Amino acid sequence: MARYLAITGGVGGAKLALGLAHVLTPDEVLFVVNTGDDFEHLGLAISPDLDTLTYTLADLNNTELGWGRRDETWQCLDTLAELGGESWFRLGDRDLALHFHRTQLLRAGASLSQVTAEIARRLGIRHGLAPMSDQPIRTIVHTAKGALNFQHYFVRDRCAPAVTGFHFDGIPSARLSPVVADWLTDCQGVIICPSNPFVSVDPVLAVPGMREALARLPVVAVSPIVDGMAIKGPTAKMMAELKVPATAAQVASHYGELLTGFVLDEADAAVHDTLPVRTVVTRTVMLTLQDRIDLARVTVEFLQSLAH
Ligand code: FO1
Repeated sequence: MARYLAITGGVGGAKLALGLAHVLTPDEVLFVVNTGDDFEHLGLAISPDLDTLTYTLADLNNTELGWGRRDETWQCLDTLAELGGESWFRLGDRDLALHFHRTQLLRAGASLSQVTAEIARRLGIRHGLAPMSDQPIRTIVHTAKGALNFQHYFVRDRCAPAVTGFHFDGIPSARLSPVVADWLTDCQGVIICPSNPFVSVDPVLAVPGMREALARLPVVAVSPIVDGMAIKGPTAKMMAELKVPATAAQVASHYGELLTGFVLDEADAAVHDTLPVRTVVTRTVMLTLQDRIDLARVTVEFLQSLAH
């Protein structure tokens, strides 16, 4: 039985990950999640992309916001604001419980991988999900106004500052998380979900050993850019600021020789035979659960066709 690794971060990635969880069994896919968005806030260890995927796979995610839990209340944060505390990063009352719990478990000496697995188990998730590394890695966003912590850029400053580049603090002393390293010893292919290439996928690829592992495997990415636009988030804006075309073709060239195959939306069918990689053209905009499942199935079948 084949085993695949799916690389995801943020909201777009979690949508395809849900589809993959319907198409592949827990023995067939492991989700490796970006931790570059993580930060310490209000004394809590916050891992947004791990939480987005956890809530999504547990069917608890807030579909309006894209992050956090649904059926949420905001009593704690609203009271904190009244007291003059920091309320710019919206932590709902139920969501806070997860952050308290994770912070306690980490303080008691558990690794981020162990905490992630424990929370997933408690929420009834059968698929494996793991951080890219158990060592801290932090995405720093370089802007015309200086270097910003990721959440300051993304949430506090609403992605407004023009980006000039990124770097990932902590990479030299980081290692692949044990679950991911073990999965890669017997893995037949990799799916890069339609996440932001710069701040959700590149941090995962930067973990020492990841690129070397992927170089030996067929790798398929699903374009996060459709007809020159990102479905959600600042990908297209970042590309314009980095002075590269905000196109699906540019995303393929960003991943470079790592890529074996690329899944394009129908809106970008025209470029399908101009790329240096094999392509498949399909509907990549995921509005319904069935869309997620259909895209996952097309992507897995494409990967399987490349694996032979
Ligand atoms: N994203 C926002 O745009 N605004 C928020 O207030 C916000 C709060 C938040 C709380 C918990 C959590 O797990 C994620 C949260 N996010 C919020 C998303 C977070 O900024 C992620 O890093 C982005 O989704 C990018 O992946």
